[in-house]
Amino acid sequence: MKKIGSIVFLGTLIFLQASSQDNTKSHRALKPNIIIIYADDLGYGDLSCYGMKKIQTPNIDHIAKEGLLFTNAHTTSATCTPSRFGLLTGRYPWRQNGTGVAPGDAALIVPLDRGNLASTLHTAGYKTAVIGKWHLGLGTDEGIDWNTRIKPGPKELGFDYSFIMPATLDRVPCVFLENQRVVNLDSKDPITVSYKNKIGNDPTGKENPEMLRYQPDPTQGHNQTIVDSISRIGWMSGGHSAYWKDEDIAATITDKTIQFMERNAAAPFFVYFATGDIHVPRYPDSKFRGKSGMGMRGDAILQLDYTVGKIEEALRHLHLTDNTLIIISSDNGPVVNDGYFDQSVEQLGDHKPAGDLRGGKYSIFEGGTRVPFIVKWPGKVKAGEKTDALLSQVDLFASLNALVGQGLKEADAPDSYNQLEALLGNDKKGRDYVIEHSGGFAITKGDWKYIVPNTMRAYNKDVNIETGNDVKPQLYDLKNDRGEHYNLAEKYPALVKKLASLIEQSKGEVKTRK
Ligand code: NG6
Ligand code: CA
Repeated sequence: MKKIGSIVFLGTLIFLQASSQDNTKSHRALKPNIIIIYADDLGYGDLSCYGMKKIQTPNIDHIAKEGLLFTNAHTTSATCTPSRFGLLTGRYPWRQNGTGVAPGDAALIVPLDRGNLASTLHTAGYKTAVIGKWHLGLGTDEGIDWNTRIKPGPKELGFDYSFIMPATLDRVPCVFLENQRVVNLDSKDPITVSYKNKIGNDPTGKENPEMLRYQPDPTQGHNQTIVDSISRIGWMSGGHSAYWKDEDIAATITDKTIQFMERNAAAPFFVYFATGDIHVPRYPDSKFRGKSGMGMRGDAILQLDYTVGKIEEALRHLHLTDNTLIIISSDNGPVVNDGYFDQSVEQLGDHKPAGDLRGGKYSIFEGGTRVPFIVKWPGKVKAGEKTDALLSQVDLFASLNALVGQGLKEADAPDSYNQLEALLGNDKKGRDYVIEHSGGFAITKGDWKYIVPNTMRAYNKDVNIETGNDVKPQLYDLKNDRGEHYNLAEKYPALVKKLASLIEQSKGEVKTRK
């Protein structure tokens, strides 16, 4: 009896395995539309489907209900530029110099001589777009002329269409670029940008604080050129007719995304939709201002959720819901005061933006790199489930290329592993290990997290965030101590050694895999 039972069991297993392989093959043939909605500075605890209590995010929760919610998905880094680099290139950003937070006049940092997510999906027959925050530099080392078509940029990287904010919302130039040209630019009022010294006669936050909607935190700068009543990092002159209005950004980029979807409803499309929410400066539409009871940061979360609802609604109208894979995630952990006194600190109450994780943006603790990550693809991705599978955004490159049947050149994405089965919800384990970076290094493998000792500051008082840096090695048992409070490094020296050498080995791989 027992034997027959196990034969039946084995048979079922083989059948299940075979059918899951068939599924993978048929997914390949399908080429669903792919939309990555990439929020900015959204923390692990900032959505109601991840435990946010103070406000509700019904549209994102709905996606989680119909899709798969990851509890252990990571960005490559604890800030924006490197995480975006990792996502698009499938390569850890720390392998390349100059991938830290980019000024608004930085040259393009994404290599043109390797594949990236846009170029490979383009080759696979996708219409590709980036809409929203770019922050990966533009043009060459010779500097950017903002008054012409700027290249290289998204197009040269494989995006058929782009509508972008060049850097962060708090960095000049505060203008949109459509297909690499400034939108609404008056040629008689050309744009110049400098991050070195003041240029032009436009008012600055430093000289004209009375013109500001809210004040920058004096410990953090952000007191240079004023655009739309907010002072920014960096100086710009000219381009007045092209200035964006902060309260219109979300609606503008959402409209551009929907229009792109409409134009390409017949083709498979890939949209990398990088919202400005909830990065500073926060000034959402009047529909949301004052509505969260949590200051501008909470209001911006409401706006983000509304945006997601709009994208879903457009998919429904276009009858594309079933054939579209949506991923929602964030580029790094949360920060409340990132440079402006916008009442987000005062009105935070007992909300914990990083949930039960320690640290936040800029931090090597989990709060810096473990982010919300939700995948939905009706009928293909497991619905209404949670998974603890270990995933890094660096894996999207290999996984999505596997999904669409696009072969991968090894040099293109050396750190990207095909985690398609984890994305679909079939594999509950995911990666063997992942490396996290925020100036310092850490590794998560199974239940263990090891942080390499370093001498950088342990606490960033400007933003009120524990960085996780320590001169001592740190080892945490994430299964029993997700908050990383009990350092077990002294208790398990052999494990520390093993994890330390895995990091070193990964760093070395760059030489052999290039
Ligand atoms: C920091 C800025 C911060 C923000 C961040 C980038 C200061 C003191 N702080 O340097 O305001 O712009 O860079 O954020 O300048 S990110 O999400 O794009 O990485
Ligand atoms: Ca960010």
